[in-house]
Amino acid sequence: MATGPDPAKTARGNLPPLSLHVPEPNFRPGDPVDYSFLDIPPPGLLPRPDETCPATETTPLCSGMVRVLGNDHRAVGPWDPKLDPETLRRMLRAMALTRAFDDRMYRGQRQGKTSFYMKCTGEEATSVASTFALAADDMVFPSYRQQGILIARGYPLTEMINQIYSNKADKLKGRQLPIMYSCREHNFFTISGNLATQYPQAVGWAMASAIKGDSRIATAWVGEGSSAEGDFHAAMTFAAVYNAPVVLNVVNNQWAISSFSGFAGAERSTFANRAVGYGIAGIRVDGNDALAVYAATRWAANRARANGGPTLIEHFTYRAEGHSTSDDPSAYRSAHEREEWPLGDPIMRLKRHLIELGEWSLEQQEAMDAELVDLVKAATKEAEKNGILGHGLHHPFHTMFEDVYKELPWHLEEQAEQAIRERQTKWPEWKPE
Ligand SMILES: Cc1ncc(C[n+]2csc(CCOP(=O)(O)OP(=O)(O)O)c2C)c(N)n1
Ligand SMILES: [Mg+2]
Repeated sequence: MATGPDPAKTARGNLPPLSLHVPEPNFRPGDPVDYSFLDIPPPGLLPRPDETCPATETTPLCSGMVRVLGNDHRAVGPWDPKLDPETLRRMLRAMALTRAFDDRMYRGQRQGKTSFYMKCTGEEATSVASTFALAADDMVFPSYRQQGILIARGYPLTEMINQIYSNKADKLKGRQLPIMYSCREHNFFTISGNLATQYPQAVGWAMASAIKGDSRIATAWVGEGSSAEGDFHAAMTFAAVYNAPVVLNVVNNQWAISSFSGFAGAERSTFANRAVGYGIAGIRVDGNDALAVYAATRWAANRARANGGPTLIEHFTYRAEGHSTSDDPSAYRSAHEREEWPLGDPIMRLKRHLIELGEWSLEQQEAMDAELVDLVKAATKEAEKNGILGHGLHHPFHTMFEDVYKELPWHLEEQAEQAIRERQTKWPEWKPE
């Protein structure tokens, strides 16, 4: 006898055919841009709950937006971190240096000195201001767009450029894609090209720190597009279950290469709102407001340090330039998006704030910008002594086979010899280094 529901009773009748929604960005190349649909609340409105509050108290912060700097360039509200002018100037300098560095490296790629580069233009606050709010020995697990962390922590620019050029002074021996730095001394975890892997790694590191009874916390950054990866959710589950001392940042710069944020879920909810579902604290912050980014990070770091558990911070920002040197955004988005972005530019906003405070001037800014251009230029010249892409000054060819085993096994030695022989056949004048 047949089992299961009676087919006659489950007939579909005149139900509509099922369909899917495929997100489409608001503006394509050539379109005028009108951002009036974005809900940008005025600064100073949201409360700043106690750092050890129950996670549910942060729910309003997940759909609102923590903002400190107003259109009048003043700092307002309970999230104003009340930083002294000297700290503000150092933060401004680190952001401006990041931009100067990006501009020069981008040109270097166009000149053939490296194969690849990625800028973070417009997003400098999300790494620099965050770093200022952390302790120097807190562990960071960045994505490829947080060069501002290394710059804020004082990592030598020449070392960064050596890595970008994959030259003979590159500490990573040319084994990583340019810009995928690694620096143990600056507590900067190796950048991975496989998106979002750093999220569970950061949570695991934070758990290990707690297991060891240490007081250091971990932080991680991921793009909004990468938050669609399974790793993001695995990390959130572990962080929530074990109340791990970790600050998890989502940099929502609206784009994941040519896919707009809608493909990662932005049409349905804010990224910060995901914290609510996991039962952890969440904050959505104006990512172009360095003071708000600082304040949110400091709040989350203090919470983690006090065993209050993890926080998810969404930085609402805009990727002002292409995804990388291999990308051309004019092919898929309106050029007016950048100029119409309602939250301005993070460097300009902090600059104007300092001027408003009477602690900075346009002349000082101009002098600093010129000094930073020279600084980057000098670091570049220094790195170029160690070689640029394709000029032969790289780590010896044989090193490609080293550092996995303590002693090179015979089959790898054989492969190395064969590879060297093949190079010699192809380029008879080439000599193994
Ligand atoms: C697992 C994985 N999938 C896809 C890619 C290819 N990829 C590299 S960057 C990128 C876009 C990421 O966008 P987002 O997370 O928003 O970061 P953003 O570049 O905007 O900083 C993609 C799809 C990859 N590197 N790894
Ligand atoms: Mg993105």
